[in-house]
Amino acid sequence: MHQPIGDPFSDALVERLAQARRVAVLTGAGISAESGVPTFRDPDGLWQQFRPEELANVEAFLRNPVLVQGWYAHRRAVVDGVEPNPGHRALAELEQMVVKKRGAFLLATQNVDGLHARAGSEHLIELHGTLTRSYCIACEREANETELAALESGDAAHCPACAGLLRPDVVWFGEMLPEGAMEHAAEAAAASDVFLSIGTSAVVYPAAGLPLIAKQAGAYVAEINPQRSDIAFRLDEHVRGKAGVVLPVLLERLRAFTAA
Ligand code: BV8
Repeated sequence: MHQPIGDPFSDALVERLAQARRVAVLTGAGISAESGVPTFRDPDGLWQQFRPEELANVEAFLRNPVLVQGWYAHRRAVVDGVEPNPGHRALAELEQMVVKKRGAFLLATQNVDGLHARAGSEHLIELHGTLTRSYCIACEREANETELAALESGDAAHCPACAGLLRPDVVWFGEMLPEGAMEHAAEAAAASDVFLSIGTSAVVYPAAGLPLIAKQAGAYVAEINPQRSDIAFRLDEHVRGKAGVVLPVLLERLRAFTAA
C-alpha cells in the first residue's frame, strides 16, 4: 500500500491493527506534551528542576507537605489550562473503532492529568491515579472543591473533618498501584493482538512491563515516540514521531484500510 509522505507507519502495523480483535495501549507523559503538559524526563521536564525522590514519594510529602502540595497544585493549574490534543482524541476514536466491531480495547495510562478521560476514552485505567482528586492521609476522606481551592493557596492543606494532611490521589514511588489496576492491564496486554506503547520512557515499573508482557504473549508491539525508549529494541516496531502528529495519521490509514 502506498504510504503518504510523513506517514511513519508500516503496512504491517496498519493491517494488524485494522484486523485486531483485541487492542491494548500504554501511554506516558509524552502523549500530553503537545497539550502543553511538561513530561518528566525531557530537557524541559518536571524533574529537571526537582528529582522524583524529592517530590513523588510519601517521605518527601511528610517532610515538606507545602512543597509537595505546591508542586501538585502547580501541575493541576497547568492541566486545568490545557486541552486534550489530537493524540488523545485519536486514541478515543481508535477505542470506538475497536469496540464498534465488538473487539476489546484497553488504554492504561501512567498520566495523572485526566486528559484521556476528557478526550472521551472510556476503557481507561489510570495506573498512577489522578491529580484531579485529593484525600486526607488520616481519615481518607476525599477533599471537596473548597478544600482543593485551599490547596491552591499554598498553605499546607488539612482535612476539615480530622485535621489530617490532604494529599493528591496519585501513586508515589514505593506505593502500590490501585487495587487490581495492574492485574487488569496485564491481562489486557497478554490477550492483545496489537499493543501500542505511546509517549513513555518505559523506566518506571510495573507499568513499563506491560509492552513486554504483550510481546511475550505474542502481540505485535509498536512504540510511538520521537526517541527510542529503553525497551524499544525488544519490540516489533518503533514509530518515530510525536503522538499528536502521527496518531491522527494512523487513524486515517485505518479508516482507508477499512473502507477499501
Ligand atoms: C511499586 C505518579 C510495588 C505521580 C509516577 C525501590 C523501592 C520501591 C520501589 C522501587 C524500587 N526500585 C524500583 C522500584 C519500582 C519503582 C520504579 O519503577 N522506580 C524506577 C524509577 C526505577 N516503581 C514504584 O515504586 C511503583 N510502585 O513498584 O510498588 C513496591 C512497593 C514497595 C517496594 C517495592 C515495590 C510506583 C511507581 C509510580 C510512580 N509515580 N507518577 C506523579 O505523576 O507525580 S511515575 C511517573 O514517571 C509517571 O507516572 C510514569 O510512570 C513515569 C515515567 O514517566 P513517563 O510517563 O514515561 O514520562 P517521561 O518524561 O519519563 O518520558 C516521556 C516520554 O515521552 C519520553 O520517552 C519522550 O521521548 C516521549 N515524548 C516526548 N514528547 C512526545 C513524546 N512521545 C510522543 N509524543 C510526544 N510529543
